Amino acid sequence: MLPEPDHHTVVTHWGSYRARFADGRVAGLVPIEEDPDPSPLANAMIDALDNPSRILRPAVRKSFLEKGHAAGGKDRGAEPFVEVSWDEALKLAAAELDRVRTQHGNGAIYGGSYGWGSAGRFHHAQSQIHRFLNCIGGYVRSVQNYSYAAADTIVPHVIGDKRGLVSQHTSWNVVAKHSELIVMFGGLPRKNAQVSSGGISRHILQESLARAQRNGAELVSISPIRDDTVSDPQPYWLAIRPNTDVAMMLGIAYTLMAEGLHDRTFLERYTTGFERFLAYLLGETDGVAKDADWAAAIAGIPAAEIRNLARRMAAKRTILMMAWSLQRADHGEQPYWMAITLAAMLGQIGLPGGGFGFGYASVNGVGHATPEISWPSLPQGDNAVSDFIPVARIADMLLEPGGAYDFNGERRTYPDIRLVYWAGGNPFHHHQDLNRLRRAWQRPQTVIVHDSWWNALARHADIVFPVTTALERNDIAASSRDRFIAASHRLADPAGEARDDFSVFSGITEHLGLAHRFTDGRDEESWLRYLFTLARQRAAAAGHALPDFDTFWKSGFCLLPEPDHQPPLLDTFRQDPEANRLGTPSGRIEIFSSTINRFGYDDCPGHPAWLEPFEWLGSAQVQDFPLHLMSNQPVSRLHSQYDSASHSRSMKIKGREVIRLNPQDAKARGISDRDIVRVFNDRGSCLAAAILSDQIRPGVVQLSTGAWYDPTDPAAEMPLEKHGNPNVLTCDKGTSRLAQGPSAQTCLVEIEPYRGELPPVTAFQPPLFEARQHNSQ
Ligand SMILES: Nc1nc2c(c(=O)[nH]1)N[C@H]1C(S)=C(S)[C@@H](COP(=O)(O)OP(=O)(O)OC[C@H]3O[C@@H](n4cnc5c(=O)[nH]c(N)nc54)[C@H](O)[C@@H]3O)O[C@H]1N2
Ligand SMILES: Nc1nc2c(c(=O)[nH]1)N[C@H]1C(S)=C(S)[C@@H](COP(=O)(O)OP(=O)(O)OC[C@H]3O[C@@H](n4cnc5c(=O)[nH]c(N)nc54)[C@H](O)[C@@H]3O)O[C@H]1N2
Ligand SMILES: [Mo]
Repeated sequence: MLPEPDHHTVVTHWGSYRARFADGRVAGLVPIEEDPDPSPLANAMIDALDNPSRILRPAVRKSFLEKGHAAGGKDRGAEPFVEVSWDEALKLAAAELDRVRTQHGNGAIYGGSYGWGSAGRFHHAQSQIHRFLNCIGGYVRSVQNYSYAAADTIVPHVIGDKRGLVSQHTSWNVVAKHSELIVMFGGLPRKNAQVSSGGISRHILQESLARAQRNGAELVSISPIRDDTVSDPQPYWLAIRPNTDVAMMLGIAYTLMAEGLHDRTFLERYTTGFERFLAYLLGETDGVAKDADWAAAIAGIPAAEIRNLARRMAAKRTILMMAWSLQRADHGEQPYWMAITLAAMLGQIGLPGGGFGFGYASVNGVGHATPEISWPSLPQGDNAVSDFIPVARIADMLLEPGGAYDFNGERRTYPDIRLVYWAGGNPFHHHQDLNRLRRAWQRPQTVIVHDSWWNALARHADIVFPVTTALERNDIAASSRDRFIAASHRLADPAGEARDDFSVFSGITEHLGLAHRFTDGRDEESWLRYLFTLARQRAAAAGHALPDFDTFWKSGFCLLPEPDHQPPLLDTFRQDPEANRLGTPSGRIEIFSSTINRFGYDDCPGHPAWLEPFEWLGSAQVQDFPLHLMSNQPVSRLHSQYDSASHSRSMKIKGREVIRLNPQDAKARGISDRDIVRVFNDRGSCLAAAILSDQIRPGVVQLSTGAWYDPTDPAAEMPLEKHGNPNVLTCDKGTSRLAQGPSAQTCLVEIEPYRGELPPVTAFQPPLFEARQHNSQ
């Protein structure tokens, strides 16, 4: 038995909280006192527990229940559901999985199942589904993520591994103490640093920025959106055109060269291939000198500003920070490669407060000095299927089975998928060009989904299992980007008949005679005790004593100290580049990569380069679609999670998501503040509520992600989306043949006032249910 907690604690992606109860029910989540800048997102979890969009019982798409996979996928998303018993749903899912693996092999099951799910080491949906699918013979997986796929692929080619992207960033403590100039490509959005996958102890962005400014650091924000960085005094704002940062950085690099401000010694000792890049920079290879005037014309920033910034960068201890958003765009590999190249020219890599780092505010925890403990998670087992896809190529895969594509030097073929199984993510949130995804989604024979709410993913499934939320189960949380381990206590009974993912998978494996293999004979409590034992051993090995499980469980939260030693990124490489060679072929920073050059990709040549995106403010498409859409992360929720709760809904206007645009662009279109507008391009259209704001560069509009997809007619080919989901507008194209990452931030649109009758938002209502027909089995 688990001991009764002294304080009920819950850990979420947006922070750690103590529960407040009233009348025997959880009534509030109070941030832990250690957190200096807590996020308000948590309370949404309480009112979403039992709101009308909650999935209460297992359900099956009507014609799928009647005809099985012979029903075909055409009407997926447009049909009523029939609620069924747990036993029937589990049996049906088991039979479908068994049919597909027997007839087509496990390579016909896609379990990429990308998404954030909830915090917690045991009830971690991704670990659960992967363990389950491995148990039944394997599945086609996905590699990379939507957050930083292009970076994930390019950065190791340049510096040998993912340091400065996923780990070993120069800590905020060191930045605050030593950096004199902080140049922020994509700003440092406080809204984004609300969250971190796996949980948070302290939100550190605001206090870190304040400390840096108190120490005299100058802040420069290069972003189409001014209020991306909240600080006092405000940063100097350079309102760049979206997707043109490489051109601007080339203009800076050219200035450094022209004025002899680059660090020759550093380039010679620590890098390879600078001459090849230099020939391009100076225009020897293509006849175009990439000077500040050239850059200014592309990036929309005055040449004098570019030159001035180059000089300040060279004169001061400068760190280049770059948001993940910059690489979620066509040719997203290039800004990352170019940022490292520029940092190398400045010669401060490996020095305290100098160099580069990616994602400092993309999530909380980047730059948090943390102990090195590899926290345990649910073991996933081995996958007997070796096939995979780059995660954002899902629609391509479903639309073109057998189709060939390039990926990081390989020529690969898409598998022929018959069954898609999803738990802990929402492709109808995260994928680009949802009209295309809907076409692709008709192709598989069977779609099985676990979720807690009737969002668009659940509506587009054949078999839907209702699962518990983090408040309805016990778990342990810890994160490699933080320095805590905590209990996450069950605070409420499951809504309706919801069960946790573990129980669903246990139930299906039972029908397949594999239950013991999946559960290992453990229930929730024994898994938690087992995982904590591992955590305690690993913490001890790193010099940290954790209490015994029962003491831990009662008190709820352990905060570990920051390590004393906080070396700057790549400091040992700087000290001795021979003894500490990088993992690149040359052992050095590769400004020119022979490996990539050998791939022969026109969309990712051998050195960083300005490559025009498929659409941008300088392209011909502006004649029809003159505005660049930034679909950045939402302030009021995590992706699509908790959009149906009051916090997110309170920020909508007439039920629609807000699109921000510059007053100048609004005036030219006869749009006033709070007007409902139609946003459109060739790929789709949606409604949104206009807010006029001088925080947005003219020519740019901002519609954050996460409004639940809500088509006016779910059976139509290209329905008007009536709620404000930007992914009906974005383009589903890989960043390049190298990384094949998502390119959501490359998107042009037009906007007009919406004069028609306003259709009601229906995304938060459950779908239609029908009673079972007598002739079905
Ligand atoms: N246009 C555009 N699109 C983008 C982006 C962008 O910048 N612009 N950003 C991209 C990025 S970086 C990301 S990471 C993705 C995010 O995309 P996702 O991570 O897919 O989005 P979420 O809304 O977090 O989806 C999580 C789903 O899991 C469910 N869930 C939560 N807990 C559990 C659980 O315990 N079990 C189960 N079975 N389900 C659970 C939630 O209800 C929700 O439906 O979006 C991407 N999409
Ligand atoms: N509240 C909240 N926080 C979140 C999330 C959430 O859903 N809600 N999602 C989390 C996830 S999964 C991730 S991956 C991170 C993502 O973190 P990021 O990718 O860093 O975040 P975004 O909000 O997409 O973009 C940040 C800012 O970059 C700027 N930007 C966009 N394109 C360009 C460009 O071409 N050039 C320049 N210079 N600037 C540009 C925009 O002004 C934008 O507001 O956020 C995380 N944080
Ligand atoms: Mo992400």
